[in-house]
Amino acid sequence: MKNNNNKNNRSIPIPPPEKYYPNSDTCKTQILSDNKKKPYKGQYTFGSHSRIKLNPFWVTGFSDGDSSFIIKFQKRSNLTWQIKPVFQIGLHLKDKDIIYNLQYFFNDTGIVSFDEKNQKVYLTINKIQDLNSVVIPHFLSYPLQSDKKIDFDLWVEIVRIIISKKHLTKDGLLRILSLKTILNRGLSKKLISEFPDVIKLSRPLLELSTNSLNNHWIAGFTAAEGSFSITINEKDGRKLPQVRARFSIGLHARDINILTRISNQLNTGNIYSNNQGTVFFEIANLTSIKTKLIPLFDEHNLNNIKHFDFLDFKQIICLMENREHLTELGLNTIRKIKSNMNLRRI
Ligand SMILES: [Ca+2]
Repeated sequence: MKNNNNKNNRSIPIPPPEKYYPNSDTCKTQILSDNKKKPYKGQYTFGSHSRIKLNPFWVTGFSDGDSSFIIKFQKRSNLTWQIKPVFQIGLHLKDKDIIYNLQYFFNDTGIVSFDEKNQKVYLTINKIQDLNSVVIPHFLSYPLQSDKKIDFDLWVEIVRIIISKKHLTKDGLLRILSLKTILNRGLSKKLISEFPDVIKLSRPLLELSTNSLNNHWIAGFTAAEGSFSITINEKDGRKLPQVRARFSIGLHARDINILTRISNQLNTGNIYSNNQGTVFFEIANLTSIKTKLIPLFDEHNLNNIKHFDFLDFKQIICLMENREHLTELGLNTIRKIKSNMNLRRI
């Protein structure tokens, strides 16, 4: 809240976060002498509502993963339709701090709401002037890189029809419905039955880009979609369980291109798909994790709750580098760290 008077100044550089990975000695003393959770000493303070200046590339990367461009149709009591464009980001309640920071980023527009039952928190921006003067300009200046770019383009066309009031004409309304046939999941059954004559379009393909990705974009996308995992193979007949570290991003198969671009940019990792239509980018090689992944997210903060999974993951990598995972003491430390990671984090 302190920085309110600077809120329009987006050019303030984000100070680099504290380095947690300077050398193995530091790893050892930090981990074995202190099993308590260290608060992160960078700009981001979990649990407080301190506001941070999110990097605009980070915001786009995060939105590529976790935002939705929605067009809602609501029937009024006089049987006419109200068409409402919405930009929304919905996250787990644990990630509410980043929701407030995103709201701050988008000039304090929209509303933050909680769904306690489903453990979700939402930022919803639905005023047409806010969409037109804040949300759309951001994504035009810092374009989405994934297949969500197609949804954004369709959604912008609809917003512009509404701004020009052409949605009040039959042609305008039908055009919006046609665009909506290929937006997100398409028309609801109810809308199809209400408007059986709508022309169905075919969804454009995302143009292949070979442009390099901004590292803040990669951090934002990882904050939304990435996963840091540790597996301990307790029972495979070995004397000591085997510890494996893995970073991965799993997406719908249509988004394989963006994973290829991330892999090319980091110059490491594998891409593979499963038979449920999910494609994965994975880094499981310890050297690549140490030399490429960790420096990247030391330099480009993940900013949300996933940052803490990254810190835990990094501690375990430190232990593995020191070969502590080959001792009972080290293994117990790894089990302890792992027991609070990801979904188990409070
Ligand atoms: Ca996500």
